[in-house]
Amino acid sequence: METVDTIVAVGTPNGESALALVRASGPACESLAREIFSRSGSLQPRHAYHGSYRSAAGTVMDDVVYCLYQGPKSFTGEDTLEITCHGNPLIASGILTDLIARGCRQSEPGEFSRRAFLNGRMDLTQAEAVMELIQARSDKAIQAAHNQLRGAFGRQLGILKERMLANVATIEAYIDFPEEDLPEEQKEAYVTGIQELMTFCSRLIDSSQYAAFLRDGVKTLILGEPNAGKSSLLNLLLGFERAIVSEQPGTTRDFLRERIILGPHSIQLLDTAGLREAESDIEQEGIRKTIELAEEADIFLLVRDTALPSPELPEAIASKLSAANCIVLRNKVDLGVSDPGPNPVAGAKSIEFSALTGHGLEALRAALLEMIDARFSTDDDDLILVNARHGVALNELRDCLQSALKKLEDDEAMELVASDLRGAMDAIGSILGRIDNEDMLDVLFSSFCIGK
Ligand SMILES: Nc1nc2c(ncn2[C@@H]2O[C@H](COP(=O)(O)OP(=O)(O)OP(=O)(O)O)[C@@H](O)[C@H]2O)c(=O)[nH]1
Ligand SMILES: [Mg+2]
Repeated sequence: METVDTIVAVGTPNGESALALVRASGPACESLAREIFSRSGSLQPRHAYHGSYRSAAGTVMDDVVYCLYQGPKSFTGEDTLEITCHGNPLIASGILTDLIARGCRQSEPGEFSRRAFLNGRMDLTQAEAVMELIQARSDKAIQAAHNQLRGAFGRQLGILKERMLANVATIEAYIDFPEEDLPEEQKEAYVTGIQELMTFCSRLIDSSQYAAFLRDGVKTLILGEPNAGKSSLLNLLLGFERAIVSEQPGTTRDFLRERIILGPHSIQLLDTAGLREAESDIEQEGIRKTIELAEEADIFLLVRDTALPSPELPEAIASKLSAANCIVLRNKVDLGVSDPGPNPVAGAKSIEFSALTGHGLEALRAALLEMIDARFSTDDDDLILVNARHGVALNELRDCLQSALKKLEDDEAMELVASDLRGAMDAIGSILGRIDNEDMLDVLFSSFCIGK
């Protein structure tokens, strides 16, 4: 049998804190606990013990709480020892060094999760969710990562796989009796079945857009003429002076990117160069950049100076704006101009605003929340985080299904159809982790932090 070493890592950030956690996983955990804490009697799993940590050299390093988890009922599926010490980084690293001196090995990034995966404690989408959960930056993203950790994505793929298996099984029956022609109604049933699978698959692919929004925040572009008050708006939303504000038009040239939290959402705010006939090359470049950013933006805040006529927007931008994605802010109402003029974006919500006094801020927040909920609403239980790796496999899956469908319609041999469907099953398997490619696992888990 292959010998497994016992890995160890500090699981909390390096710095002063109330407590720090050192954890070990592997076959030596129980004997380590007995040695370190001189425990010869019973050592009950999942029980918190208080004890003095005595190093191999015999010095007491700290008073700690320790807990032994017995495999397979642990995160990694192996015996695991967790030691909670005082949150001085010297104590935590001292304990780590002592455990290494006793024969443990410092873990690689993601090695605990990798063992959990290899020991069948979770599929790959769940292992990835552990990392998503640690890195989540909004309540929605946390919720999605939790769903995935509880196996939501695996369950969806499971349904897909079961339906596929049913199709493959009956198709294989026809391969065994090739002289029998496929009855027309049976062929139709296959076509409908595969089309359904494709719809299911497309839905998963589409949700990657939602996943990007959960991960990166809703991309919200602040647009408008020079001097309209775009940077003032950014500062107001952030609550601090991030951008330079001046009465000189053309102040902002390079765009600025900041993040805010709004309700359960994370929002990426982008302040841009004012849109006009550029007076210099640098300004022209800034405007070009704004047009480029508009390509990827989810939501637009169009800031207008109410005292000025409605702006002429470049066609590349005007064509992107609609009532569903744009909020118009009639800024500088504190100056007393009341005529709003025509709405530059037909049907878009238009709010009386003052970036100077904060008038309209609550109305803007409410409108933004409503817009995000409308654009990205999905049943919370269905939230999953489709990442680039899943995207590749899902596209492969869709291609296989597409090809199977075409062969059915062209009355090609059923072996060929079955082979496409098997390809589709492999694609699903690769998402969940039936992977015989060690390199791929190396790449995946190396993006994790040490101790996870
Ligand atoms: N009275 C009043 N002045 C404002 C308001 N918002 C912005 N300003 C002023 O308008 C001027 C331009 O503001 P900025 O926020 O720099 O405008 P901008 O749209 O970022 O301008 P550029 O970066 O040059 O495109 C500054 O003098 C601000 O103080 C407002 O609501 N009321
Ligand atoms: Mg500006």
